[in-house]
Amino acid sequence: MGSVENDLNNILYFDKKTLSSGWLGKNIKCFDVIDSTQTVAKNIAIESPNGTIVLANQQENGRGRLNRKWFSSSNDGLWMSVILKPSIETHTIPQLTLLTSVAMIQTLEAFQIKSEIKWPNDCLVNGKKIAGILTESAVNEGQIDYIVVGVGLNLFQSKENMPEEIQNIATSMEMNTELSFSKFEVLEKFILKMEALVDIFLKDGFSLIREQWLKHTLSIGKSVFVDMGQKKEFGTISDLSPEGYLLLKNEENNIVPILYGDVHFL
Ligand code: BTX
Repeated sequence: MGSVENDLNNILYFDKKTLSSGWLGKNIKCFDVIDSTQTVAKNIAIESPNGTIVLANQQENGRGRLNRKWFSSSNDGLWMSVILKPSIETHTIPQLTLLTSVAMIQTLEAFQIKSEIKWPNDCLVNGKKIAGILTESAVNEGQIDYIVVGVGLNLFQSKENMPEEIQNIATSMEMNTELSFSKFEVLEKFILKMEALVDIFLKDGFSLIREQWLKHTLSIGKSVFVDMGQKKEFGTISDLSPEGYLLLKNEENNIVPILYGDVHFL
């Protein structure tokens, strides 16, 4: 069983030298209770070095995509935002969401948890959401000022102490592994995995990340509808394009590339 008490000390006061990563997480801003790590990270992103991480024990206003609520008001999860300042083309920014979900799957694997990716940003264990990713960016005249990748991972929650709204759709690491783990161990593992993947991405592009993503997704071959706000598209998921678009074969047998939206399995 993970001990939240000890972890609080670790997270708030840990000696940064003990983190064995290279450039990612060299600068970590730890908070006990804040509004949202995403908001703080965006506020400090311009003056912060690449790889800075904002971490909080609790968020009062954690959010997901489209301003949906992300329940994170207890110490039971890893709530963090990673500031990245890569020299990449702006159209490749969504690939970082996919990359982060691969890092998350690999992190969970290290704790003997088998999880799957639901495009674009959910990590699921037996169909229940264990982690979510939210990527936001600031682009100025075609140049990236910063990208903030928000990561929420449920660690120690039991079904009973999750908010009622998500009790049947969410899960946590502790509910899925016999191994004991600390928040710090999970944080470090995730940072190492993400750092390695970003290094590969910057050197070789998206293709290796895409391969890994395809290995771990439950999306391919599924009949779905994709809710894109004003528009809904029905079909079968056929592939992930080399650029990271979800490829949907629609009812007219046309392949439709999808860059954003919520996937609903039929
Ligand atoms: P999303 O929009 O894909 O998912 C949001 C949905 O997930 C909610 O509508 C709800 O159904 C469900 N949900 C809410 N809280 C949880 C939870 N703790 N576990 C499982 N399911 C939940 C996903 O957005 C992106 C989430 C990113 C969260 C991180 S935490 C650190 C950073 N700061 C911040 O405010 N957001 C990010």
